[in-house]
Amino acid sequence: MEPILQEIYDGILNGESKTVEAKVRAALESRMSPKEILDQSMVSAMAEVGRRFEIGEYYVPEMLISARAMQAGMAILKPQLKSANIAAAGKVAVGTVKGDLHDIGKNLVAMMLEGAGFEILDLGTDVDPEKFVAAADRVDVIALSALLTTTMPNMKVTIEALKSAGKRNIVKVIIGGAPVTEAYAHQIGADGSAPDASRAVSITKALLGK
Ligand code: B1M
Repeated sequence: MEPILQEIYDGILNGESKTVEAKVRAALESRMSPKEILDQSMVSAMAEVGRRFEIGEYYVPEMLISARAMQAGMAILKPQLKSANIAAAGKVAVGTVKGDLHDIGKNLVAMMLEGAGFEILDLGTDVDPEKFVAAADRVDVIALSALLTTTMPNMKVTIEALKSAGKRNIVKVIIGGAPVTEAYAHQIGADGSAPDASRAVSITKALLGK
């Protein structure tokens, strides 16, 4: 790994937001692409945080400060990912489902969609199904994120709520997050799923015929 990417990686593992901000800026100045910085150091650092949590080396506070450092780096990358597209390619409501507080993946999906020209309505985390239902009239696509096996069923609950409100046919629904599979998407009646933020963009474009 390039030394600067290693420093970003280590900064996230150690929860050093200021270091991460400074190094991400320096990496951009050295003409590295935002995607390279994200994929090669930042996303893999969060995977390592998860591994350390699993083996009992990290606890929730460590996960939290690493997440803050990751978000600090993402804030520097965000303007770089924005495209010059004037006309919005469509509008997408993004949110993490009820009971789930993980928002880094959801934010990444929102950033990549925004970069591809979509207008984003960010509903945040721990989003009630009713909030997604209320957004349905204003967007073309609803993008649901879940990181926990215990909250993933709330994707189905949200789709059922859209159906009960008579809104299922007016929006496309895509789902994603670490525990989500294509088979699960099919099972709960989502229009598609994506394993990562870039593919969330391609599936959204495909669903809207862009
Ligand atoms: Co949590 N956590 N966490 N956590 N956490 C995981 C998810 C876990 C896998 C860790 C582990 O055990 N290895 C585990 C879940 C186990 C399971 O359900 N099978 C877990 C647990 C158990 C918990 C708590 C229950 C811990 C506790 O309290 N005892 C608790 C739950 C809180 C809650 O939500 N109610 C909890 C809390 C937290 C923190 C708050 C401390 C923090 C989140 C901070 C934040 O998000 N602001 C946190 C973190 C940081 C993690 C890990 C370490 C990292 C998650 C992350 O941000 N990854 C995570 C371990 C891991 O993932 N390896 C873990 C980086 C991010 C870029 O990836 O979010 O997967 P990800 O997003 C990807 C794809 O999934 C996809 O695109 C992104 C990449 O391009 N994607 C989509 C995501 N959403 C998408 C939507 C799409 C398409 C693609 O379309 C709509």
